Amino acid sequence: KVRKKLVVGNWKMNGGLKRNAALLAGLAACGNREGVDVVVCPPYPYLAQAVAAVKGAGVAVGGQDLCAFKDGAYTGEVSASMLLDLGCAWVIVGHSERRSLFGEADAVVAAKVQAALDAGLSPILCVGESLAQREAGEAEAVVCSQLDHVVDVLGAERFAGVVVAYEPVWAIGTGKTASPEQAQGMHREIRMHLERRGVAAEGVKILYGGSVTAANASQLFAEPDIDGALVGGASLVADSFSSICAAA
Ligand code: G2H
Repeated sequence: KVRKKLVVGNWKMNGGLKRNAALLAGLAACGNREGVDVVVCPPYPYLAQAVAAVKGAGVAVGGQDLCAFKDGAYTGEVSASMLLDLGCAWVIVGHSERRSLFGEADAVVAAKVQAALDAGLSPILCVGESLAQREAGEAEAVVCSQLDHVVDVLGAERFAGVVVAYEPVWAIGTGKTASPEQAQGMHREIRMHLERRGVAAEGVKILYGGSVTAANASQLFAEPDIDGALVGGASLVADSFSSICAAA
C-alpha cells in the first residue's frame, strides 16, 4: 500500500543552454533520496542536455508533451519513441495549458496516454477544474469526466500504469495553492472514482500541482492521498526544487 513519493519539475517554455546547465547541476542534491523519485521535464530541445547532465544523479527526465501518432508527416510533433530514444522515462500529458491554449481535447489526451504506454514511457496525466467550474460545484464531475475518457480508452488494468496529477486550473502559476484539505479532498475523490471504475487505485500515484513551493510542500505531502507534486515555477530555482524534494 506504500506509494513512493514522486516530485516532477515542469519547466514549461523556460530555459536556455547556459541557464539549464546551472539549474541541472543544482539538481544533484535532489536525486538518490530514499522515499522519493525525482523527474525533470525541460523543453524538447534541452532533453538531451538534461539526460547527460543528470546521469548518475538519480534524477529521471521526461517530456512535457508527446504526439499521439507513431511517426510520419506530422510537422512539429515529437513521438513517444523519440522521447524514449533520448533517454526519457516519463512524459506529462494533458497539462491544462495544452488543453486550454492549444485546444487539446479529452480524446487527444487519451490517445497520447495510450501512445506513451505503448512505447514504454510513464505518462503523468493532468486533470483539474477551472475556477468557474469549482464555483459552480462541478469540480469533482469535471475531474472524473477527464479521468473517464482515459479509463475508457485504456481499460482499468492499463490505467494502473498512469500517474495522475491534480492541478486545479485556478491554482496554476497564480500563487493560489489549494489548501492541503482541498487538495486531499479531491485526491481522495479521484482515488475512489478510479476504484469505482475497477482500477487498482491504491497503487496509483496522485500528484498535486499548482503553485507548489518549498513553503507549502510539506503540508501537502502530509496528506494521505497526496503522493507528490508537479512543480512549475519553483522547479526553475534549484534551491526551491531541492527543498520540495527533501520535503517529500
Ligand atoms: C502547474 C504547475 C506545474 P506552477 O501548471 O505544472 O505550475 O507550479 O507554476 O503553478
